[in-house]
Amino acid sequence: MKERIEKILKELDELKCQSAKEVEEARVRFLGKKGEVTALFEEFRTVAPEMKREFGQKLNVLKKEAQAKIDELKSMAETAAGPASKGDDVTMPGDPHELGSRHPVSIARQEIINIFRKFGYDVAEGPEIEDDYHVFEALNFPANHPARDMQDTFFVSTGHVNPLLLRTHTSSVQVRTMETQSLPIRVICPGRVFRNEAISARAHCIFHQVEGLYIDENVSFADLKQAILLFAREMFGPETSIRMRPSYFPFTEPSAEVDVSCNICHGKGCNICKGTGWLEILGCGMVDPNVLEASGIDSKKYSGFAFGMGVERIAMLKWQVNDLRHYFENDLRFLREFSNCVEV
Ligand code: 2NM
Repeated sequence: MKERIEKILKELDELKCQSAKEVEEARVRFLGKKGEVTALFEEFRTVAPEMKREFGQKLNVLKKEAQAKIDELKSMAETAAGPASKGDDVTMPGDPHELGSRHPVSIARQEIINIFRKFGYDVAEGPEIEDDYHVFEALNFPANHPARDMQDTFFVSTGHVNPLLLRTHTSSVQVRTMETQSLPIRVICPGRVFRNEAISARAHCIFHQVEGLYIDENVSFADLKQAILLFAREMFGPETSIRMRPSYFPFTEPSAEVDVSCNICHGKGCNICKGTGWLEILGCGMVDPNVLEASGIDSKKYSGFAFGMGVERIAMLKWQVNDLRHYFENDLRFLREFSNCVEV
């Protein structure tokens, strides 16, 4: 028996197959029901008890070796013949690749832009790293205004008259527009802004704004109100109404904060609008004459209105996102919620 085991091991070692068919024949010859290895196991029953241990071990090794060799030859034959020989259907459709979808902030930003483009506004962009002059000085911020503090603004350089900083609003782009373009001006400025704030459900140190500016002769607060009303109805639906509350911004006078009627409870009061029936969407006002003059515009001849909104906030209100941090976490379960929103 010992010799036969060794003979089979030697044969296995030298075994070569050209095709899957030959491998199968070899498998039957060694490991099949009537195969040589199987036959040895049959014979093993008649082996003398004191020899059982030795032969048992040898037989088990043989069986493992035989199986391993057959497996090896089989995979070699498959690779050599190519995938089609495995019986694969090469006409099967490929694995589907999931398409990504637009991020809600991106969708909201594009919708805001589309609405104002329809109203005849141009789109302008400008640098994220700005200077103190374009972010504060030209916009009528007094020297001691808290926004000019390290607590609220990320400074890139300090210690000189016009330090570099990360813009805290995109009004700086509007200053650059007023400096360079001829009148009338009708422009919106979308972009990222940066504020040194603690991250929470309602605030983040990086967010997106769209600011708007309209300057011409005889632009009035009534024009501002109508522009905002039309925007709100395009964005939140034709039934939407707005209300304006007096407010304060350094660059506008008078200034207002604008609320839209709650699109969830339609004014009845719910937890989204905290029972008030109103949701704050933006700030606005008539451009302060000081701001016009700083950029070389004659404030006796021209007047204008301006407004600013946070894109994350608009998207929260439109789609009932209850925590700003969802926007930054890249959780696919959240992002997929927007895969059927309008492709723009
Ligand atoms: C707001 C609110 C009110 C604003 C003002 C200007 C500029 F450059 F014309 F002076 N741009 N944006 C403005 C006015 C922004 O955001 C809440």
